[in-house]
Amino acid sequence: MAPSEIAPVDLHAPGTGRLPAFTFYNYFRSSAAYRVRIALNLKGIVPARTVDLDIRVGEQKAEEFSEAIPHGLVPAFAWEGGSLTQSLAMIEWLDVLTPDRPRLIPADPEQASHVREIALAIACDIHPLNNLRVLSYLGGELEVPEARRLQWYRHWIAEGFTAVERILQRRRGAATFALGAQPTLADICIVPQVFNARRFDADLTAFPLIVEVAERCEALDAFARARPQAG
Ligand SMILES: N[C@@H](CCC(=O)N[C@@H](CS)C(=O)NCC(=O)O)C(=O)O
Repeated sequence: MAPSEIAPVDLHAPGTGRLPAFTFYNYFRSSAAYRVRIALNLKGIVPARTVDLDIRVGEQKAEEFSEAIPHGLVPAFAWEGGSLTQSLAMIEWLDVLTPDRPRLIPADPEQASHVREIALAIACDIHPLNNLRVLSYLGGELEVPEARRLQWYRHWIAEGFTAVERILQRRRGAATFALGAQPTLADICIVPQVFNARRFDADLTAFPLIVEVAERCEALDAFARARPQAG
């Protein structure tokens, strides 16, 4: 069979796998963990155990977690005989293993690629630039004053959201959520990034579609329960 004739594999097909009892390594204010909490709520999945780690004091880097969290970042999953890091991979794992629950990545390949396009625009092009360790490095080793660090933060929010807003303008149509009638991985990535942008007083007036999507999602219980509480 020529490569172009290879039949597509539906990773979401029933019987693909079964979700093991797993531990969720979480930090309430981590936006990557916030994504995973939303996904768990949308799927109606409760981890067997949740371990809350305080990344402000580096708890996630403790030796006892090095197998489940080799890269020293939250979130992570671990189960008997396995573990997984990277919020997007973790959400896809949940989605693949529970095809009978609401799908977070559409089965249709074109829709799935559009969902991933938005998710990756946030998870790869915005979030890593404004992560705690990046801000700490700027403020510590590079001695960048707080006002300039805030400028850095808001700059990358504006750059990244400009791209996401354009994608939404092009693709959203009459969708209720980012790209359809149900929340997907795209919405799951938008909401925590908007939460962070507001926390750092970033100006969101140029991004009405992003704000509309975020507010629509935030009205849902699954998103509201995942939201970081003060602390
Ligand atoms: N690409 C990773 C990012 C994980 C990440 O950056 N986690 C942050 C919290 S949002 C963290 O653990 N930071 C600890 C630190 O910066 O020291 C994912 O999506 O899971």
